[in-house]
Amino acid sequence: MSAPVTDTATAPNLDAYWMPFTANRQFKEKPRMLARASGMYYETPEGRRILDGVAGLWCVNAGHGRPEITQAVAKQLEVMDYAPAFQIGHPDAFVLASEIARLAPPGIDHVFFTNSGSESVDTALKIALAFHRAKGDAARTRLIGRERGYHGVGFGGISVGGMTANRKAWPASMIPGVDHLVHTHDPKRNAFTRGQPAHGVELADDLERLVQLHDASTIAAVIVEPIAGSTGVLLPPKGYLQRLRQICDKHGILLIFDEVITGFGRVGAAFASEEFGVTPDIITCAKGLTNGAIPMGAVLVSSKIHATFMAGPAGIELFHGYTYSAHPAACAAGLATLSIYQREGLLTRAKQIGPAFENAVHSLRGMPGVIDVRNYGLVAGIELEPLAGAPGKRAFDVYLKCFERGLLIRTTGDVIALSPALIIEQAHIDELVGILSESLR
Ligand code: PXG
Ligand code: PLP
Repeated sequence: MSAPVTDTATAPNLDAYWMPFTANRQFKEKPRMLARASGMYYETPEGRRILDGVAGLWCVNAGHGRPEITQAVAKQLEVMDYAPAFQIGHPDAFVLASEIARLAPPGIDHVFFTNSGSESVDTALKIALAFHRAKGDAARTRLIGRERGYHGVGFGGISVGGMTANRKAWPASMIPGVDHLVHTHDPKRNAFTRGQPAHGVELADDLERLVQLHDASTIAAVIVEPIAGSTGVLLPPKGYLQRLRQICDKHGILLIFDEVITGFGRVGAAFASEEFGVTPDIITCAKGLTNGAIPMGAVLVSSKIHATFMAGPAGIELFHGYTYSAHPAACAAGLATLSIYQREGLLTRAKQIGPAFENAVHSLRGMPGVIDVRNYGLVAGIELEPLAGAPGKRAFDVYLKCFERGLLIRTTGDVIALSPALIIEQAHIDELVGILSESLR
């Protein structure tokens, strides 16, 4: 990495920028800045090295600063900066869609492009509703999410999501006709599990309860994260996703997996669907698709859904799309990223390095305040006993201490989330867990 910078990066005026999901006032009193990134590390403007324990925000799966991606994007911008997304195409959009379809589980073979996970979720919900209408089942309008689900920040996503903070802030703006499954987090029975928890398959039967309540003929789709990330790394109990699939099939309900975090190698396969052996009807993704270098998301749909639209009346089959759907720079980044994943075997690397990562994170059991450690592939959650009257404070204090010591982690409530780049080596794991345990102490 280059020598410490002496430019103005450390001293911009902080006022105008309203930061997302950030305590702006606290931040601006004591800002934390990043200026450069390479491989497993960030560097601050002053030149302090920070180990990236979270692949940016769960997105830089191939590690930072990959020259192949940089060059592909730069070249694309030189050749053609932008192409209209509607009623005209550019070749790389079709190539990238085919590449993604090749990675998806069999039967999931069509791709709609968006610019983020949130847009992918809202797109998927709209496709599900329009699908039932297209096949003459327009009464299926209800959407089922799950408590403690996170599906981005669009109105659709916050409605099917199960985050209390959203429901409290925008109570009257939830889209109508949504209900929620109970969540699967059960630390009483499953604390300190390695991999999928043994207990809780029966929680999938909560879908039968909602079918009894609303009648299957009104339900369009169920959306869940195979592993809930944002709300604290919540793993699917063994058999749970299979049972959800069975109940959906029995009642003609579409199953949507939100793989914004679990996609592109996080759990040891291209998608969690493949890893857990359950094929949904729709997969949403984003993040790792372009290694975080250029914003892009995608919605992957089954041939059955796609064929239904293509058998409809002539004309625009889906009245939906974004100015920047399949943006040329994003497609270039996506193609370069997927080729790195394939060349370096990164989509399955979490399987090889996963056991070392698992042992390292479980070594934190017994540290002050640690009440659970859970993990799968290259994702882990470390849950702390909240301080009385100050939920989230304990974990955020650890976040600050880690940053001072040269490690970037994520916290959500009192859960510390780790999701390092898939290129992580044993030495990084040791460094990561070393700094984390010092900070916990
Ligand atoms: N669905 C899921 C399952 C996600 O994890 C989104 C949708 C929304 O994606 P966009 O690209 O619109 O942010 C996400 C995003 C965290 C964290 O720290 C997680 C996300 C985003 C930012 C922070 O847990 N997940
Ligand atoms: N708002 C206005 C006024 C617009 O004209 C458009 C797109 O043309 C949008 C919002 C949607 O923007 P995007 O396609 O980037 O999501």
